[in-house]
Amino acid sequence: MPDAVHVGSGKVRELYALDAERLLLVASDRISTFDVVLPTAIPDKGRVLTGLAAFWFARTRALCPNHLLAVRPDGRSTECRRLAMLPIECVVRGYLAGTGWKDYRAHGEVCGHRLPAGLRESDRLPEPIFTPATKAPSGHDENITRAQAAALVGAERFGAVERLSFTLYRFAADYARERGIIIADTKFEFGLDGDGRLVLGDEALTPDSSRFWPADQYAPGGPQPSFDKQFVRDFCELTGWDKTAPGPELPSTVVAGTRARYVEAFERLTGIPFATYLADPNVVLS
Ligand code: Q0N
Repeated sequence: MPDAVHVGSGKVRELYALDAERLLLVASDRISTFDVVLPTAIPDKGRVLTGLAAFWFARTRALCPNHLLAVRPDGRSTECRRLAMLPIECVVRGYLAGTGWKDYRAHGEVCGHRLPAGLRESDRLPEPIFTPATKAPSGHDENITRAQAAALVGAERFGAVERLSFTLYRFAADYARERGIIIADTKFEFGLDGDGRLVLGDEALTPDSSRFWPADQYAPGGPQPSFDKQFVRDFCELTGWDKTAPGPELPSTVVAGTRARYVEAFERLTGIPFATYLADPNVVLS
């Protein structure tokens, strides 16, 4: 891409500047597990995530403006409006998992939300909670209190991103639940456009930015299988890998099974055959 300047990297995505106003967000087929990017790619994973995020952006536009301008014909790159990103990650949790469960077990609360006693791992919460985080110097996300988040972005802006995050989560979680997928929690990133308006950025409501659980297997009281990554996790556990880089190569059976799960998530949520998306990515926008 001779005309694009590389401006950032995530674990599995790259960001390029197209011009002063626009960025290109490219989703690779890389997969991470236990916080390590594995040496084996999952074919089309980047296209599935790009298509799903674009689908949600199109369907939530009336709830919240977002940065999506166009999906490129390759199905894995999106042109986005350049924003001034806020320095917080906006996490909404509808279920008790991950660091939410760890913090609850240790302190009875998560990011300052006092929760009822006696909740089990993966229990549905009485109401979704907003649990902001920051990128710690280590690169890891660190949960912060509402007061810390409000100090970082301003009290008024904090109230606005919290309300938008709840609205987006409820819309998507209700929609996904009807299609057999529990969105246990999710992370949004917001920025400001040139007029100072709040705009949803990054990817949203994908299995990489959320916990997707198969609803038909939901059984609180322990960890839930991941809709997308469970074959990878199970394989990694079997190998005895110590979860430090580099991770193990994945056998073709695990690759194929995992690809099928990503495609299944895409098709269940969008109602569109994945082959139709590959032929014309714009199908997710209408
Ligand atoms: C931006 N990040 C987060 C993607 C995520 N629309 C935007 N305008 C300005 N900056 C950003 C966006 C977006 N989205 C978001 N970094 C910059 C981390 N990146 C890492 C690379 O992949």
